[in-house]
Amino acid sequence: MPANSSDAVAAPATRYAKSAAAHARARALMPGGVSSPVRAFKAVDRTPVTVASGRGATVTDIDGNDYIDYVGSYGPLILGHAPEAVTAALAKAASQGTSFGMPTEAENRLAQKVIDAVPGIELVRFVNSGTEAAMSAIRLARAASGRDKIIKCVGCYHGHTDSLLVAAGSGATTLGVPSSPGVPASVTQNTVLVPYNDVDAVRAAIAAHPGEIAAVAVEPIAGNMGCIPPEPGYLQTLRDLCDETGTLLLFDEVMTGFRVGLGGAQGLYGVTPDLTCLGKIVGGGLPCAAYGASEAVMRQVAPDGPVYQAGTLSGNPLAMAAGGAVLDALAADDGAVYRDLEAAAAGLASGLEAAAESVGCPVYITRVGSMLGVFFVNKQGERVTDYAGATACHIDRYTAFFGAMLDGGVMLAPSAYETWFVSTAHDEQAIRRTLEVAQGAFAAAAKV
Ligand code: KE4
Repeated sequence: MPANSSDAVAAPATRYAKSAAAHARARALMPGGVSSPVRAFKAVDRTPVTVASGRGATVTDIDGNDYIDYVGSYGPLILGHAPEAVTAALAKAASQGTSFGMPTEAENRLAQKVIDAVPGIELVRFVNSGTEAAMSAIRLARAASGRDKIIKCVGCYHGHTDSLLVAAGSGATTLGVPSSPGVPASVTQNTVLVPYNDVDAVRAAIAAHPGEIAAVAVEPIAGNMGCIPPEPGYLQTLRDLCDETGTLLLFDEVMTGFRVGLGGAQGLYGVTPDLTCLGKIVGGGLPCAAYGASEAVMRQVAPDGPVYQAGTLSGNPLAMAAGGAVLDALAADDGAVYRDLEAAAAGLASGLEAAAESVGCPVYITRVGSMLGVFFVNKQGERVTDYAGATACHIDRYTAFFGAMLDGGVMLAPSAYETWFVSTAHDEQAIRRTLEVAQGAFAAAAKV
């Protein structure tokens, strides 16, 4: 549990002195001083803290400050930081070698777990990042359909591959570059944009490009413009539209896979896509992702078929071991862990609503399983169902909320366009402490 209490929190200036020095050094070495833009804290006007270690629900920075962590590495850490099952599996695997460039049985074992769990996957290919999974799945969809265009939702984020780095959420929106320079128009002319949760827009886009749409790519629960659940019937209608028009349905479950249930969002909502991307949890916190589909579709991937995709470290034994340990824990006792996560996250969500209401701060809180969103709406009662709604929120209030939570020992994503992640390590004490800090943080936000 973080050592911080309201009287123990040093003034921010001294509280973060070592992190400030480390970040100054980092900026001299790497763009923004980070390995991924959202970590730069640019959107929340703070200097990033530099982490020393993590244990359970807590991360500790190099100044010795503890934080109850809801970033969770942006999704992979459903069991919290450094769970014994994962660290032991990693130590054993590492002692036998870290990479071979040759097949291992560890890949067979994790592939079997993925296929057993995910309804839409009969064959799977491991890659090293969600971006690579999405990029490869798009290539496969185009090859399998013989069509070039892709429909994507404004605000959904599928990694930084050129064809999908258009009106992207997450760090792209956070930094104001939803459509990045350097992506040629010749690439994005094949990307058709629609609002999330708008089936009429998808229907119209398909009708406007008859026989040209290879796939509809979607986050079944949008987690990169805050956390926005699908409206009732949305996913099934996408499924029906794709069936009617010979279009492939691609679920990007990099974030939702194994997060909202062992079968991911497709298991939760009972809608099976033609292609699935996985990441984050499947690698247990190591660089690992995957894409999968029916056998008929996946046999088109090299070397069985002509669709080329490769990777030096794909299926590496360390990630296979870490991912396997996490999926074993999630599958134990018929998925009992998801019931615990549901209870903890539900308690957090209702506590946050009560804390915000008690200080008159209008918020709209969303939740699916252990992924949550907190939107600083302009009026109480407003809902957020798409990117326009998310970006119309009171972002300055998020900034104030973020800073007060950080200074109180609670780590949130440094962006209003990310999701909170609850892990099995977030016990009652952690949730209670979070809500204590949130009360003051909502009060600070309400003053903006
Ligand atoms: P990576 O290439 O970052 O492993 O995965 C890309 C990706 C694809 N699809 C979905 C639904 C995703 O959420 C992501 C990555 N998520 C962001 C956080 N929202 C990664 C954090 C970052 O960019 O540092």
